[in-house]
Amino acid sequence: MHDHTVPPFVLASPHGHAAPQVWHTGRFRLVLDRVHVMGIVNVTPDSFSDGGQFLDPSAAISHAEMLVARGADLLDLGAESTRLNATPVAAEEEWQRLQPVLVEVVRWGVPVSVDTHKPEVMRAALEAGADLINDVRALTTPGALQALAAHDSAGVCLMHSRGDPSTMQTLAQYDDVVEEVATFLAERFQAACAAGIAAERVLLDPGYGFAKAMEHSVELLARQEALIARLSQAGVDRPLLAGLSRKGTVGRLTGRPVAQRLAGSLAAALLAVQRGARVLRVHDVAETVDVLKVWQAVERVEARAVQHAVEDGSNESSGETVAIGLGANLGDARATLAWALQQLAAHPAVQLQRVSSLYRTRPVDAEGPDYVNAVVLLTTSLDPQALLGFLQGLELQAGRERPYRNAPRTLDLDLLLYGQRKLNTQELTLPHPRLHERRFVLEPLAEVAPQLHVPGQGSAAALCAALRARAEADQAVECIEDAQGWCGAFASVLVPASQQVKR
Ligand code: HH2
Repeated sequence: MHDHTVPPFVLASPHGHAAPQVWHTGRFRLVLDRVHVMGIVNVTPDSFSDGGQFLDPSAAISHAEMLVARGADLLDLGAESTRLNATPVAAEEEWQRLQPVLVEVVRWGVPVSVDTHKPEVMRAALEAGADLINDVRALTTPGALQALAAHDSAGVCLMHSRGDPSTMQTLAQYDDVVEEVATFLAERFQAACAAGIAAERVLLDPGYGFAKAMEHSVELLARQEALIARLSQAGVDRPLLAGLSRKGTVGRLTGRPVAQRLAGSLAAALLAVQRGARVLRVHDVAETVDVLKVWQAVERVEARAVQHAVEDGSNESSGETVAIGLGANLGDARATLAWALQQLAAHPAVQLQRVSSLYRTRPVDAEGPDYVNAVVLLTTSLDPQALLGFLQGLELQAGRERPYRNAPRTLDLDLLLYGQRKLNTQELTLPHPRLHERRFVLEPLAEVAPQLHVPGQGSAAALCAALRARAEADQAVECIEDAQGWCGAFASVLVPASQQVKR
């Protein structure tokens, strides 16, 4: 029996990567199947939230000790504030502040990061045993790339920003903040790789609050999965760090001064991990760890249930989730789609798992009546070729003719995904080659399986979000009927009320 209360696909990771991402950073190889917490230690007189509290080395060391005791997985030492209009600090002074704290904390067996953009400080810190450099200027300072490349294992966090603390807020102008941040991070990642820094050493960071108005940071957070998808499309599959702790964005949204931003920061941290962040840079470690424990417990139940659903199905089927796109724009499209669904359900080697709502969409690259589209998830013991043959047979039975390319059709059944398989034969390409650019497919797919991983591209939800953001008018998509409505009798089996999408 299938447990239909859970999606029947293997949850790869919360943001859809097939395998947990691994980050090589100095002495450590961190497996980011669990969100890691980076505790902030500001050895500065002027940091925006805790400036002056830990300038004295022994105070900084005690603070770092407390952060580790409270569950920090990494420590991030900074000795120059990056806040708006912060006074620049000379490299010697920055190093004098860092050195006594660094030499102590590197002995604790916890990965230690140094937050700096200066190559002199990077070199000294790496020499003294720091495991990674956290650079809010993404190694753009002359000599910084080389300082990192000269070391054979140190990690690096490349963050998006513009200008420096005195200019960054005047540079907060974007046409599309997600697109521009993704382009910048992809370029800096490529520059790092070209300089000889192995991809596995790199972590990326959208740079919340840096050269960004509150609206930009909120949009980036809302669309963080789209950012990950854009990076993935550019061939950049590296984990994301998010730093929202006590930031101005949280202050503006809550109307709270720095000392009262804990609740807002925790909400922001949770939103960031739900949207794919794998490392959180925070001041309040204990509280963030608690938030993650709750989130992780829920994630685990979901992943376990998903695994059971797959195992239950494995006697009769490959256990791989197959996604099929249904479309029609001739005749009674709704009735034809319901008929096709019935035929699929009646096939002895097919187990339907989930059916989407019905969507009305404009034909892409063609004239003609609007389409009606939906997506169905199933498992089957048919191999992809045999399943394709069956789908084509249904199209023929429904009176499908192919007088010319993109002609209106009584029934179109597209094999979109077959588990994580990649295929490129004359008859069949998997995943479907135009999946990522079709909103009429991605909207229903993201509805029924937001976390379903499209090989090489990211989660359905992330792809959908990315496309939504740039979809043209002819990609307008309207949900017209929920699954309960259009697939009638099947709906009670396939789409339990708890799973139905509320609109
Ligand atoms: N934010 C700050 C500093 N460094 N590094 C990364 N990678 N990401 C961030 O979001 C980030 C960062 C600002 O916070 P804080 O260190 O508390 O303040 P200050 O720079 O004033 O010391």
